[in-house]
Amino acid sequence: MITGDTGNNVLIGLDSVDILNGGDGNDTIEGGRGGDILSGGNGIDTLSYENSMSTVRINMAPAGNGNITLASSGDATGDTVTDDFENLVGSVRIDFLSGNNGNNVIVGGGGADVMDGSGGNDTYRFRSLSEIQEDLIVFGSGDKIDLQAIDAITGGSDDTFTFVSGPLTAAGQLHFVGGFVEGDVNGGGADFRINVTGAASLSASDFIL
Ligand SMILES: [Ca+2]
Ligand SMILES: [Ca+2]
Repeated sequence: MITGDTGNNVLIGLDSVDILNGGDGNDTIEGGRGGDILSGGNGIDTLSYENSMSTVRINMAPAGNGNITLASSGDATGDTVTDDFENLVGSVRIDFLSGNNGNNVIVGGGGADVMDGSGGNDTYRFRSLSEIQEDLIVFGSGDKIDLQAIDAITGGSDDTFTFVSGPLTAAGQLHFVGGFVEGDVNGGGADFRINVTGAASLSASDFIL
């Protein structure tokens, strides 16, 4: 059993059954393979399946009522996860990641992930262009799509996207049309799409650009 200290810890398990407890601080905990027992403890904690080689299905329990988060498939198979995590990181495959009524940061990673933050002000974060693979986001009021890590215009310095209401006419533009967020990083039209359900319209304020 590994227990983090009061600081911010990164705890990564082995292939066997691990018991990982973040303790205080903002911890990132990844059990790896095996049926792990994972607890975030106090702070803003991240449950990660970053290195899972296959799909994970995570459905966060409501916080603070003793429920157990549902975790199955891939490295999540057999895991027992307590309700004291806030954020999720999926694998390189297609993952099904659901938050709870708190404010969750959800990183799908690679694959066409299905992400639903549920209630609260949730953030759907893409860390690179290659992580946008027509993921499906169930968008709620107060949620944000975080594209800050992505260079809006490929090459040169790190550019910021500009949200436009009409068609994409230049590199660095982003719009929402027909249920899809589309962005152009090199001119000549859309280079990526994110399927967004639950929002009739989106504006620049719905993004972290
Ligand atoms: Ca994924
Ligand atoms: Ca939430």
